[in-house]
Amino acid sequence: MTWGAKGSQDRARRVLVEAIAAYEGCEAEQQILRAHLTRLDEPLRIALAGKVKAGKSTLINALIGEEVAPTDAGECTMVTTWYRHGPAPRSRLIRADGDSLELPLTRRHGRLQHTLLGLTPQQVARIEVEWPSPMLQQVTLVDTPGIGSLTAEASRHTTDLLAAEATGRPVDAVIYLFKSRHADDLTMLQELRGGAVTDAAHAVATTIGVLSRADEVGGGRLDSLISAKDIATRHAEDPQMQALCSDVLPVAGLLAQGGRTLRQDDFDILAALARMERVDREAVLVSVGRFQDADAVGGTPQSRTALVARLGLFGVRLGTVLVRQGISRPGELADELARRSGLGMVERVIATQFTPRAAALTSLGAVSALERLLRVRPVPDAEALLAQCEAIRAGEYAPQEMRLLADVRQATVPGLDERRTAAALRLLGDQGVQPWRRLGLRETASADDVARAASESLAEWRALAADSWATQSTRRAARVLARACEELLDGLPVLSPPSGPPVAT
Ligand SMILES: Nc1nc2c(ncn2[C@@H]2O[C@H](COP(=O)(O)OP(=O)(O)OP(=O)(O)O)[C@@H](O)[C@H]2O)c(=O)[nH]1
Ligand SMILES: [Mg+2]
Repeated sequence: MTWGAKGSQDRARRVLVEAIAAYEGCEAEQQILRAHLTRLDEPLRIALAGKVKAGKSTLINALIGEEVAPTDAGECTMVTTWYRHGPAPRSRLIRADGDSLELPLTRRHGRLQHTLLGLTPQQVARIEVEWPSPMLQQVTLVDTPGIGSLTAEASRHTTDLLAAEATGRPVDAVIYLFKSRHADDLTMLQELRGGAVTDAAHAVATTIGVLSRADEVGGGRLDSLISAKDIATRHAEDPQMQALCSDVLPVAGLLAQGGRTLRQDDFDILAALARMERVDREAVLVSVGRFQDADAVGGTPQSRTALVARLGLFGVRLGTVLVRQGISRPGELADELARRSGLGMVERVIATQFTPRAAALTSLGAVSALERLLRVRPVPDAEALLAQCEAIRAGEYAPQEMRLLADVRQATVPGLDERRTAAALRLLGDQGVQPWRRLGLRETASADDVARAASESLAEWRALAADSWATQSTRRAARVLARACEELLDGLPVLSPPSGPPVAT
């Protein structure tokens, strides 16, 4: 179930069809518009972007739950790779000249191997991987070459994809990873998102910052993830960052990815470490080299090397602590590592903030692209088409809702007490998209109960929006929430009138 202004997708479809007719005879422009038209029915596209080695591919693997994205230094990390849902694994290479070639699917040590079939990254437009993963039913994930790659060409792939209209296939949202915030990350983010959509609020609402490789913050100490959370919160509160993305989340993708591929013999090494005397254990875990050489913990040097590559030294330390605390199975450990990695929060943002609003976001993306095209390549009907685009954008509150959801989560909206904060979060879909969930009712609530609760909620938010004692921010938030109630009411089935005595005819 999704929500968003009723019919904005239909209206986007209509304006695109009209525009295709207006560009009669201009094949390239029509092709771009047709691609946007098709895209209205496709899953949301989320790109993972950031500097070289920020941890993009590792996070994609953690989200998909399998090692499908290459994380080594190979040439495949220099091309854009799309991961979309398909009934069976399949991989295709799309050449820069438009031809597409089937790629062999081979795995090494459980990892999918990508190849460019002897082509250089410059000769490749993108790789498209189809994979039967539940996450990919919701969203298409786009892995981008690191910005600031060794070759300017690879960087340009990313900036083109995210900021320019050249491909006609832009993405709908961006997860931007940075290791620790540097001024140039801010500049890059600004450049990437600035050109992508016309409306700044839309750009911010569809961009999430990730403080990646969070386990490395604080030199891999056991409290690194806590320090990373504090740092991420400070970034999220920084006005410069707030102008670019709606939240900053700390994530240690390697922990989540590594945990999911842990085998029993890896677990046995952690269990052996857990049984050691503390001083001996600390001596072994002082460096990667020491751990690799530590025959006392069992396994072979190769298996220890593989384990530390899979989890990082921090992950090995944390895994050992968790085993000491009573975790006794690899699956249990994987779940706990994933939970601590911060992956769940990224999944939650995707599930509650992005995917329910997919229809609204793809419509707005198409409208932004059309507006840009009309300005760059005007046609006689441009003014009328631009007015239609403007009307679609003005009637769509999804970006404001998404931003508000992030702000309420971060507790930065003044004037909302605990009850109203909980009600606002629910209404914006934090707990799920069904109307009864959004109104804090039970699943068994009748249609009448749902309609009544929605009307009461609407009255309350409207009153707050009109309260002259409330601050501007509170009233603005209340307006967005009232609007969410209106849309919710609008989407409810028409109720039958209460049954009463038969009317005499
Ligand atoms: N400690 C730690 N290392 C990580 C984490 N995420 C990724 N790495 C490591 O960082 C290196 C780069 O990770 P990738 O996921 O390939 O990063 P990327 O951003 O896709 O890199 P490029 O595509 O080459 O720009 C790999 O050696 C990963 O194992 C993490 O959360 N913690
Ligand atoms: Mg990569």
